[in-house]
Amino acid sequence: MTRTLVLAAAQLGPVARDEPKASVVERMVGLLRRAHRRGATLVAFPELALTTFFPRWWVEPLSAADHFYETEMPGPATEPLFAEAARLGVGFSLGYAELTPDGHRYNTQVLVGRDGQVVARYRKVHLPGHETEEPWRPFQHLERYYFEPGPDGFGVWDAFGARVGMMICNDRRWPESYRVMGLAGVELILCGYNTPVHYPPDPSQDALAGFHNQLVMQAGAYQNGTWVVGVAKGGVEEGVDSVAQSCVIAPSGQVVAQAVSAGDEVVVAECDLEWGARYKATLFDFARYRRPEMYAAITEVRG
Ligand code: CDV
Repeated sequence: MTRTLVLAAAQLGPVARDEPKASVVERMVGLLRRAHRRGATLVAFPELALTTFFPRWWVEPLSAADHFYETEMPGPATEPLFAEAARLGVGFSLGYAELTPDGHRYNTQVLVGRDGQVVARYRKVHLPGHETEEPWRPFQHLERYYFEPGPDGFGVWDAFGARVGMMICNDRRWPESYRVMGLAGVELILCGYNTPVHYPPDPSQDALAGFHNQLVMQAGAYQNGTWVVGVAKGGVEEGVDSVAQSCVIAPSGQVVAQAVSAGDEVVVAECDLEWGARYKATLFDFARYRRPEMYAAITEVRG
Protein backbone atom coordinates (compact mmCIF):
# COMPACT_ATOMS: atom_id res chain seq x y z
CA MET A 1 0.00 0.00 0.00
CA THR A 2 1.23 3.47 -0.76
CA ARG A 3 0.07 6.61 0.93
CA THR A 4 1.33 9.82 -0.60
CA LEU A 5 0.66 13.36 0.56
CA VAL A 6 1.78 16.36 -1.43
CA LEU A 7 2.37 19.12 1.04
CA ALA A 8 3.71 22.63 0.96
CA ALA A 9 5.57 24.87 3.37
CA ALA A 10 4.24 28.37 2.69
CA GLN A 11 7.01 30.60 3.96
CA LEU A 12 6.20 34.24 4.67
CA GLY A 13 8.63 37.08 4.40
CA PRO A 14 8.47 39.97 6.87
CA VAL A 15 5.16 41.36 8.10
CA ALA A 16 5.38 45.01 9.11
CA ARG A 17 3.92 46.20 12.42
CA ASP A 18 1.33 48.28 10.56
CA GLU A 19 0.50 45.77 7.82
CA PRO A 20 -3.24 45.01 8.07
CA LYS A 21 -4.22 41.38 8.63
CA ALA A 22 -6.27 41.55 5.43
CA SER A 23 -3.10 42.24 3.48
CA VAL A 24 -1.24 39.33 5.09
CA VAL A 25 -4.19 37.03 4.41
CA GLU A 26 -4.14 38.15 0.76
CA ARG A 27 -0.46 37.14 0.59
CA MET A 28 -1.34 33.79 2.19
CA VAL A 29 -4.18 33.17 -0.28
CA GLY A 30 -1.66 33.78 -3.08
CA LEU A 31 0.70 31.20 -1.57
CA LEU A 32 -2.18 28.76 -1.11
CA ARG A 33 -3.08 29.04 -4.80
CA ARG A 34 0.54 28.53 -5.83
CA ALA A 35 0.76 25.43 -3.62
CA HIS A 36 -2.51 24.12 -5.06
CA ARG A 37 -1.26 24.59 -8.64
CA ARG A 38 1.76 22.47 -7.70
CA GLY A 39 -0.48 19.67 -6.41
CA ALA A 40 -0.39 20.29 -2.66
CA THR A 41 -3.38 19.26 -0.57
CA LEU A 42 -1.91 20.48 2.73
CA VAL A 43 -0.19 23.83 3.21
CA ALA A 44 1.71 24.80 6.37
CA PHE A 45 1.93 28.48 7.36
CA PRO A 46 4.29 29.94 10.01
CA GLU A 47 3.93 30.77 13.70
CA LEU A 48 2.00 34.02 14.40
CA ALA A 49 1.49 34.28 10.67
CA LEU A 50 -1.14 37.01 10.64
CA THR A 51 0.91 39.75 12.27
CA THR A 52 4.41 40.98 12.84
CA PHE A 53 6.22 39.10 15.62
CA PHE A 54 4.84 41.49 18.25
CA PRO A 55 6.58 39.89 21.30
CA ARG A 56 9.61 41.91 20.22
CA TRP A 57 8.02 44.99 21.85
CA TRP A 58 6.95 45.71 25.42
CA VAL A 59 3.51 47.28 25.65
CA GLU A 60 1.55 48.04 28.78
CA PRO A 61 -1.14 47.20 29.65
CA LEU A 62 -1.26 43.84 27.92
CA SER A 63 -4.70 44.68 26.53
CA ALA A 64 -3.03 47.34 24.35
CA ALA A 65 -1.88 44.40 22.22
CA ASP A 66 -5.33 42.84 21.85
CA HIS A 67 -5.50 43.74 18.15
CA PHE A 68 -2.69 41.24 17.48
CA TYR A 69 -4.85 38.37 18.79
CA GLU A 70 -7.74 36.40 17.25
CA THR A 71 -10.82 35.81 19.37
CA GLU A 72 -12.34 33.36 16.88
CA MET A 73 -10.99 31.03 14.23
CA PRO A 74 -12.03 31.50 11.54
CA GLY A 75 -12.77 35.14 12.24
CA PRO A 76 -13.34 38.18 10.08
CA ALA A 77 -9.65 38.48 9.10
CA THR A 78 -9.09 34.80 8.29
CA GLU A 79 -12.43 33.98 6.64
CA PRO A 80 -11.07 34.64 3.10
CA LEU A 81 -8.26 32.12 3.67
CA PHE A 82 -10.67 29.46 4.96
CA ALA A 83 -13.06 30.10 2.06
CA GLU A 84 -10.40 29.88 -0.64
CA ALA A 85 -8.83 26.79 0.92
CA ALA A 86 -12.22 25.03 1.03
CA ARG A 87 -12.94 26.10 -2.57
CA LEU A 88 -9.63 24.61 -3.69
CA GLY A 89 -9.97 21.56 -1.44
CA VAL A 90 -6.66 22.33 0.26
CA GLY A 91 -6.11 21.96 4.00
CA PHE A 92 -3.68 24.10 5.98
CA SER A 93 -2.06 24.77 9.33
CA LEU A 94 -1.97 28.31 10.64
CA GLY A 95 -0.19 29.90 13.59
CA TYR A 96 -1.80 32.85 15.35
CA ALA A 97 -2.17 34.60 18.70
CA GLU A 98 -5.28 33.29 20.44
CA LEU A 99 -7.32 35.25 23.00
CA THR A 100 -9.99 32.99 24.50
CA PRO A 101 -13.43 34.18 25.66
CA ASP A 102 -12.30 33.79 29.29
CA GLY A 103 -9.18 35.87 28.75
CA HIS A 104 -6.41 33.30 28.21
CA ARG A 105 -3.69 34.06 25.69
CA TYR A 106 -1.93 31.32 23.77
CA ASN A 107 0.50 30.99 20.89
CA THR A 108 -1.67 28.66 18.85
CA GLN A 109 -1.69 26.66 15.62
CA VAL A 110 -4.77 25.12 14.03
CA LEU A 111 -5.02 22.33 11.49
CA VAL A 112 -7.80 22.86 8.96
CA GLY A 113 -9.17 20.05 6.79
CA ARG A 114 -9.76 20.17 3.04
CA ASP A 115 -13.40 21.06 3.75
CA GLY A 116 -12.42 24.19 5.67
CA GLN A 117 -13.27 22.75 9.10
CA VAL A 118 -10.84 23.02 12.01
CA VAL A 119 -9.53 19.50 12.73
CA ALA A 120 -7.17 20.24 15.60
CA ARG A 121 -5.75 23.01 17.75
CA TYR A 122 -2.32 23.08 19.41
CA ARG A 123 -1.14 25.65 21.97
CA LYS A 124 2.61 26.18 22.25
CA VAL A 125 4.15 24.26 25.15
CA HIS A 126 7.68 25.72 25.33
CA LEU A 127 7.60 29.51 25.60
CA PRO A 128 11.06 31.06 25.17
CA GLY A 129 12.26 34.51 26.14
CA HIS A 130 11.29 36.57 29.19
CA GLU A 131 8.35 37.90 31.23
CA THR A 132 9.20 41.57 31.65
CA GLU A 133 10.94 44.27 29.64
CA GLU A 134 14.72 43.86 29.44
CA PRO A 135 16.00 47.19 28.12
CA TRP A 136 19.56 45.90 27.49
CA ARG A 137 18.29 43.82 24.58
CA PRO A 138 18.32 45.31 21.06
CA PHE A 139 14.83 43.81 20.72
CA GLN A 140 12.57 42.01 23.16
CA HIS A 141 11.42 38.39 23.12
CA LEU A 142 8.39 38.65 25.42
CA GLU A 143 6.54 35.45 24.64
CA ARG A 144 6.37 34.76 28.37
CA TYR A 145 4.54 38.06 28.86
CA TYR A 146 2.14 37.74 25.95
CA PHE A 147 1.25 34.04 26.28
CA GLU A 148 0.52 31.34 28.82
CA PRO A 149 2.14 27.93 28.30
CA GLY A 150 -0.18 25.60 26.41
CA PRO A 151 -1.98 23.37 28.93
CA ASP A 152 -2.96 20.57 26.55
CA GLY A 153 0.39 19.02 25.63
CA PHE A 154 1.21 17.51 22.25
CA GLY A 155 -1.56 15.87 20.25
CA VAL A 156 -1.56 13.60 17.22
CA TRP A 157 -4.62 13.58 14.98
CA ASP A 158 -5.88 11.40 12.12
CA ALA A 159 -6.07 13.77 9.18
CA PHE A 160 -4.98 13.90 5.55
CA GLY A 161 -4.63 10.10 5.59
CA ALA A 162 -1.85 10.41 8.16
CA ARG A 163 -1.13 10.72 11.89
CA VAL A 164 -0.48 14.45 12.11
CA GLY A 165 1.11 16.35 14.99
CA MET A 166 1.93 20.01 15.54
CA MET A 167 4.56 22.01 17.35
CA ILE A 168 5.51 25.68 17.33
CA CYS A 169 8.96 27.18 16.95
CA ASN A 170 10.88 26.72 20.20
CA ASP A 171 9.19 23.32 20.69
CA ARG A 172 11.36 22.01 17.85
CA ARG A 173 14.51 22.38 19.95
CA TRP A 174 13.26 19.96 22.63
CA PRO A 175 13.50 16.21 21.93
CA GLU A 176 10.56 15.59 24.26
CA SER A 177 8.22 17.35 21.84
CA TYR A 178 8.94 14.88 19.06
CA ARG A 179 9.09 11.85 21.35
CA VAL A 180 5.68 12.40 22.92
CA MET A 181 4.23 12.54 19.42
CA GLY A 182 6.45 9.68 18.26
CA LEU A 183 4.96 7.49 20.99
CA ALA A 184 1.52 8.33 19.60
CA GLY A 185 2.57 7.14 16.14
CA VAL A 186 3.07 10.51 14.49
CA GLU A 187 3.88 10.43 10.77
CA LEU A 188 3.97 14.13 9.99
CA ILE A 189 4.78 17.10 12.24
CA LEU A 190 3.93 20.66 11.17
CA CYS A 191 6.04 23.37 12.80
CA GLY A 192 5.82 27.11 12.20
CA TYR A 193 8.56 29.41 13.49
CA ASN A 194 9.89 32.97 13.96
CA THR A 195 13.57 32.70 14.83
CA PRO A 196 15.71 35.84 15.09
CA VAL A 197 19.24 35.22 13.84
CA HIS A 198 20.61 37.29 16.73
CA TYR A 199 20.27 35.64 20.13
CA PRO A 200 21.03 38.40 22.65
CA PRO A 201 21.72 36.15 25.71
CA ASP A 202 24.57 34.43 23.79
CA PRO A 203 25.51 36.02 20.44
CA SER A 204 28.06 33.26 19.79
CA GLN A 205 25.04 31.21 18.67
CA ASP A 206 24.12 33.69 15.92
CA ALA A 207 26.40 32.18 13.28
CA LEU A 208 24.86 28.78 14.00
CA ALA A 209 21.19 29.80 13.85
CA GLY A 210 20.54 28.13 10.50
CA PHE A 211 22.55 25.05 11.44
CA HIS A 212 20.67 24.62 14.72
CA ASN A 213 17.34 25.11 12.94
CA GLN A 214 17.99 22.15 10.67
CA LEU A 215 19.88 20.09 13.22
CA VAL A 216 16.96 19.79 15.63
CA MET A 217 14.30 19.12 13.02
CA GLN A 218 16.40 16.57 11.15
CA ALA A 219 17.22 14.77 14.41
CA GLY A 220 13.59 14.82 15.55
CA ALA A 221 12.41 13.45 12.21
CA TYR A 222 14.96 10.63 12.11
CA GLN A 223 14.73 9.59 15.76
CA ASN A 224 10.95 9.28 15.53
CA GLY A 225 10.56 8.08 11.95
CA THR A 226 8.40 11.02 10.95
CA TRP A 227 8.13 13.71 8.31
CA VAL A 228 8.73 17.21 9.66
CA VAL A 229 7.75 20.42 7.93
CA GLY A 230 9.41 23.57 9.24
CA VAL A 231 7.96 26.82 7.96
CA ALA A 232 9.38 30.24 8.70
CA LYS A 233 8.38 33.83 8.83
CA GLY A 234 11.82 34.88 7.67
CA GLY A 235 13.75 37.89 6.51
CA VAL A 236 14.27 41.31 8.09
CA GLU A 237 11.08 42.22 9.94
CA GLU A 238 11.03 45.59 11.72
CA GLY A 239 14.84 45.58 11.72
CA VAL A 240 15.19 42.03 13.07
CA ASP A 241 16.64 39.41 10.74
CA SER A 242 14.99 35.99 11.10
CA VAL A 243 15.96 32.54 9.89
CA ALA A 244 14.11 31.50 6.73
CA GLN A 245 15.20 28.04 5.51
CA SER A 246 11.68 26.54 5.47
CA CYS A 247 12.03 22.88 4.67
CA VAL A 248 10.49 19.46 4.41
CA ILE A 249 12.42 16.67 6.15
CA ALA A 250 11.91 12.96 5.53
CA PRO A 251 11.84 10.25 8.23
CA SER A 252 15.42 9.46 7.18
CA GLY A 253 16.41 12.90 8.44
CA GLN A 254 17.14 14.13 4.93
CA VAL A 255 15.98 17.56 3.80
CA VAL A 256 14.00 16.86 0.63
CA ALA A 257 12.89 20.43 -0.17
CA GLN A 258 13.99 23.82 1.09
CA ALA A 259 13.25 27.51 0.54
CA VAL A 260 15.86 29.46 -1.36
CA SER A 261 14.70 32.94 -0.32
CA ALA A 262 13.80 34.79 2.86
CA GLY A 263 10.52 36.04 1.42
CA ASP A 264 7.10 34.70 0.50
CA GLU A 265 7.83 31.31 -1.08
CA VAL A 266 6.18 27.93 -1.54
CA VAL A 267 8.18 24.75 -1.01
CA VAL A 268 6.48 21.56 -2.18
CA ALA A 269 7.32 17.93 -1.47
CA GLU A 270 5.68 14.62 -2.24
CA CYS A 271 5.68 12.64 0.99
CA ASP A 272 5.53 8.86 1.19
CA LEU A 273 3.71 8.36 4.48
CA GLU A 274 4.85 4.74 4.70
CA TRP A 275 8.49 5.76 4.86
CA GLY A 276 8.43 6.32 8.62
CA ALA A 277 7.19 2.79 9.29
CA ARG A 278 10.51 1.44 8.06
CA TYR A 279 12.31 3.21 10.89
CA LYS A 280 9.59 2.53 13.45
CA ALA A 281 9.66 -1.20 12.66
CA THR A 282 13.45 -1.59 12.75
CA LEU A 283 16.07 0.62 14.38
CA PHE A 284 13.45 2.66 16.25
CA ASP A 285 11.06 -0.12 17.20
CA PHE A 286 10.07 1.65 20.41
CA ALA A 287 8.20 -1.29 21.95
CA ARG A 288 11.21 -3.55 21.51
CA TYR A 289 14.14 -1.30 22.27
CA ARG A 290 13.14 1.62 24.47
CA ARG A 291 13.89 1.46 28.22
CA PRO A 292 11.38 3.89 29.75
CA GLU A 293 12.23 2.66 33.24
CA MET A 294 15.68 4.19 32.65
CA TYR A 295 14.29 7.57 31.64
CA ALA A 296 12.36 8.51 34.79
CA ALA A 297 14.44 11.67 35.26
CA ILE A 298 12.91 13.08 32.09
CA THR A 299 9.57 13.56 33.78
CA GLU A 300 10.73 13.78 37.41
CA VAL A 301 13.43 16.42 37.05
CA ARG A 302 12.82 19.76 35.34
CA GLY A 303 16.34 21.08 34.98
N1 CDV B 1 9.47 32.08 18.39
C1 CDV B 1 10.38 31.32 19.02
O1 CDV B 1 10.03 30.40 19.73
N2 CDV B 1 11.69 31.66 18.87
C2 CDV B 1 12.78 31.00 19.53
C3 CDV B 1 13.95 31.92 19.71
C4 CDV B 1 13.72 32.94 20.74
C5 CDV B 1 15.20 31.17 20.12
C6 CDV B 1 13.24 29.76 18.79
O2 CDV B 1 13.43 28.73 19.44
O3 CDV B 1 13.46 29.82 17.58
